[in-house]
Amino acid sequence: MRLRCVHCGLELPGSLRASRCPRCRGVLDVVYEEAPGRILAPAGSRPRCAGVWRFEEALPPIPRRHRVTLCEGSTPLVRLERLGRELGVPRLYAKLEGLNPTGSFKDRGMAVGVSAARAAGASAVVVASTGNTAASASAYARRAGMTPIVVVPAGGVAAGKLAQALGYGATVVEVEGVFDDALEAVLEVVEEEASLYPLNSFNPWRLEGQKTIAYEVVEELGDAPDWVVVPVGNAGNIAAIWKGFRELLDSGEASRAPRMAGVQAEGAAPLASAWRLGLRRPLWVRRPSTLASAIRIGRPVNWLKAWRAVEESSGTFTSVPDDEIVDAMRALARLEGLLVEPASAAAVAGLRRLAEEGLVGPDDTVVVVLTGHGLKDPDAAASLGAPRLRAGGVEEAKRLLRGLARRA
Ligand code: AN7
Repeated sequence: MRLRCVHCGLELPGSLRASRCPRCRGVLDVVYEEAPGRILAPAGSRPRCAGVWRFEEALPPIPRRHRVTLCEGSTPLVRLERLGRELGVPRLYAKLEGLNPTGSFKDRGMAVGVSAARAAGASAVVVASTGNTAASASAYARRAGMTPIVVVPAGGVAAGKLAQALGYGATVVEVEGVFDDALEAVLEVVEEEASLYPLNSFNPWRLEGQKTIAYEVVEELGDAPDWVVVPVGNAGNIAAIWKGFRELLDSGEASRAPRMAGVQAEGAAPLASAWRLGLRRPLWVRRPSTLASAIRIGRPVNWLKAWRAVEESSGTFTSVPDDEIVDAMRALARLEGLLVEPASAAAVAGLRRLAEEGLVGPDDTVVVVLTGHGLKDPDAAASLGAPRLRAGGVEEAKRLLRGLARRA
């Protein structure tokens, strides 16, 4: 490879240092000695956007004309070497669900749920939400030509998620109270009002879309891992993922099933607190409280599905305090270049605990599901604490940079 100055034409050897033209300070362009024979894959072999519908055999048989997709799913599964070493779990992987079209795993479910809504003849959809469900339902409803209505706890939704719902033009109902109050309102009204199609995770069709996380993990790893660690709020996702793994075990495409670990925030831990005490049912939390607003939920509607998933898989529930959630968020960002929202970081904080307790061991292959993107909660990201310098002008900026260069 060579470099050529766009301004004066000077040619240089292809040094990987990023510089400008030494003669005239013009910008350089990369010149290849040989043109590639072929750039694009042959037409038939190119992956097309099917979203979760690429698993149509295992999904509800909704007629093709009603199916909606925004190319959700097929998210990366990445190895976390540095963080894994630090946690004593060297075979650690993360499923990057924040890379879905609206930035969370909810999109997998909404592809199926909104398709079901359309097939059912609905014109409007409604969800109660801590934010991500609202963003996702709004996007998929619009994609399907339907009207979104979202019910959220007033002041309880992260800035990015609220902006998404507003951007898609959803009608936003802000309830004084917590998520559980918003859900109660939705649950009651949809019993009477057939024109509102509910897309919360008590909708069984929606959860079918979310089980595809398990399929993709087995596709990538060749078999099920030892542990799958998932943050738990309304408790639908952990149950859906477990269902996916069980189906692969039944079909013979996996030789084993993972143990499921559900992680809640300490101030919103109806399942983890009951599990710890050896009870048979959850301890409802009237005023759930955690900085992880996505999982600030006191009465998870899917608790029984989740409980069975954890029991059947010989898994566990655990809970983590907010300061450990923040530490995990920082560790993901600084050790791995992964910025996630606090609820997702809670899963990593939970894994740290399970590893310290020895339940998860150094030989275990572990998949942690990073459920939502860091941009969802910009306030949480900005509060992690990074050096932030202010320069009054160019001269001061130069001085600061020279100082930083000496320390680099
Ligand atoms: C990033 O959006 O409940 O246990 O209303 O947004 O299936 O509820 C979000 C939940 C984990 C918990 N991580 O999943 C909502 C909502 C993120 C989330 C969860 C949520 P579930």
